[in-house]
Amino acid sequence: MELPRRTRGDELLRPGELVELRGRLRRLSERHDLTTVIACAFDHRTRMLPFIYADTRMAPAGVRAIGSAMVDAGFPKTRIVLQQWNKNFKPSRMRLDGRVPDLFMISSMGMHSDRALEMIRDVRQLDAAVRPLIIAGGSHAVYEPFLFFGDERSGNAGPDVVVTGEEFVLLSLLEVILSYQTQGESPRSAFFRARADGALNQIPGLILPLGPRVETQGVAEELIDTGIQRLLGDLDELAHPVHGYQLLEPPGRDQTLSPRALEPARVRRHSPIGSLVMTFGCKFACPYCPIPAYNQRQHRLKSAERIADEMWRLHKEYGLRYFFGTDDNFFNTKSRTLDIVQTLAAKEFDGVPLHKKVRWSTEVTVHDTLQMKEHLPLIRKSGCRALWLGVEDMTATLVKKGQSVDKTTEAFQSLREAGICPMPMMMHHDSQPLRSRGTNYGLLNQIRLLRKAGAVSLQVLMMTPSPGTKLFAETYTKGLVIARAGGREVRPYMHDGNYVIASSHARPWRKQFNLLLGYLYFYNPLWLAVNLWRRKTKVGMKPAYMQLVGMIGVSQSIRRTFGWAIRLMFTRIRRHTLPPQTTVPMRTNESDAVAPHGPVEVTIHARPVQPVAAALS
Ligand code: B12
Ligand code: SF4
Repeated sequence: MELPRRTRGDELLRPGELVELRGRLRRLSERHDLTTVIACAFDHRTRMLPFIYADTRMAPAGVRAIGSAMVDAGFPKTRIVLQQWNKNFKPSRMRLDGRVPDLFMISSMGMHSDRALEMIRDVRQLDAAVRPLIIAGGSHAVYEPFLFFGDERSGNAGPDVVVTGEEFVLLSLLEVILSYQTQGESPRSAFFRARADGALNQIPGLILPLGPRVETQGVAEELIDTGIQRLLGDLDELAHPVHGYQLLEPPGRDQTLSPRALEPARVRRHSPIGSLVMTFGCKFACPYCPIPAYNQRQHRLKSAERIADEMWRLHKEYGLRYFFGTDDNFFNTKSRTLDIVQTLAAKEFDGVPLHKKVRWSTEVTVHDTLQMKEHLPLIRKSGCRALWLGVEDMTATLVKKGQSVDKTTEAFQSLREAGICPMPMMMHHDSQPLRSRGTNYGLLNQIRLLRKAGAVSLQVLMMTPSPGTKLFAETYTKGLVIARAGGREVRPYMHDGNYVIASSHARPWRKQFNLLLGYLYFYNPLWLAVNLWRRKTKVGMKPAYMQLVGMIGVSQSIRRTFGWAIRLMFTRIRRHTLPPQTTVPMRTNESDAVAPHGPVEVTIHARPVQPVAAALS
């Protein structure tokens, strides 16, 4: 089920609302000496193709955005810990400014949620008198917040509150807590008083656990969903991302925090790619994608001037040169895209053209790339060097969003001619064979076509149910989703598209091997040699570098997924019949109406009872 839509016309915050809130908090902050640790959950078992480099070498934008918002609001005593870099971090041992922090925030994607739950369990070991207020957020919180509660990995305890929204929701929560907080009182105590008064119920975008043991042990008996957040329409109202980078915990093996954050001069070494929010949203409505519904069908933008300023300041202060736009479909609206790229191409700072100093890449669609065909040279001039395109299935048998073999080829060739690397993202599915004769349907056939058209890298993921999508529930109710194979349970980290965990194929192991064969067909020493030979094209050595990264990545993919393929081949497969359910009842704060962030409600129709004789015959 997709996230429900707010009433038409009420999807967005009032213009200026976030700026006003930031100002109010700054005034409040003068009376509060708040310390905060923001942890980014990361399960290292997800390390393989196609994300092998970007997963750890790009400090995630979500935690940095929250960190920036905290600094901007007047709370500089904030540290961001990435489990990507600090595998052994134990929140029970963290100290900041010589004390246990007041707030402990956890950001998690769905596939990293085991690690998030373990951190919750760990931080709850702290003495109740000093324990921080635990706030969970991020995409897992948006789509399946109820899974933070009643899980054995966190000892059945959950966070004190889940934020199912963005900066505005968190800052609104903080404003209420700080307004409640009295001299000498902890923010956690103020939070519970505010909650008891019902003062948090009016902030859309929260999940509030209730019950007699919530405060002491985090065990909820009921979850209150305050509704779908209002989204920020004008992204220029966000705090500047320059703040977030000064909060990063240096990479290390310690369980504790180091005395100081990562020095600015060392940021680039550990995070050479800077992810940057430029736009949010997409006009398409692919049934396996939660993005349009999350964005309430809105396309939200930062201004061209602001994007240029962010790139420049991040370059000046941290030496960052490569940026990755966190866009869902950067080319979504032609006129606005042109405005951004024209500015980036023309902008100068201190007499230096911006495009001489920075390079950027992002995600787009094939359809919109063709709409922008004549402008691709300008887009390159603005610093763009690579675009990731959702090709899914070139023949449009699986997904129809205006793509075809000819259109994809045309888009890829145009990008290459303009000196921009086309980076295809494909989706393998049950009905796609490894090879097909006389058609372009097979996986290898399509990879061959993409390579001929100029693809520089390759992403092939298995179709996997994504929470918050139209297809999510029926993938479960149709019995496609694997719960375990042999003794091995499918854990969240296996929901990353690299494992075959949803299939009606008679031999699902074949699908698993197909993914590996697809990668080996694309990334191999032969194609490395070919790309080295052809290095004098407009994209230079990039295809050869990608071959090197790909070959390292494919060895990791084999190491991690081969065993799963063998299990699928030889052991008994058990399947789910229902999508993930909540162990704790959920409701809205006003009534017993269905909670908008609750699990998908499914109706189970009892099978008609067969007469015994008929059943036996
Ligand atoms: C960039 C990106 C990546 C990069 C991440 C690199 C990096 N280190 O940052 C790469 C390419 C590696 C990647 C990979 C994958 N990704 Co990805 N990715 C994105 C993308 C496009 C942008 C993320 C981002 O930076 N957004 C900008 C920041 C500012 O927004 P944010 O992260 O949502 O954070 C905001 C809020 O969530 C909230 N928030 C976040 N944390 C916290 C914490 C607290 C305490 C609070 C209060 C609030 C809060 O406030 C933030 C500011 O508004 C999103 C889609 C999207 N548009 O968001 C998908 C997305 C995060 N990816 C997703 C997925 C599924 C994957 C993959 C599994 C691949 C796949 N099958 O699609 C892999 C996993 C790889 C891995 N091992 O982790 C899903 C996650 C779904 C889920 N249920 O968790 C998303 C949401 C796309 C989708 N399907 O909707 N991804
Ligand atoms: S084009 Fe991409 S971002 Fe847009 S709905 Fe489809 S999958 Fe989602």
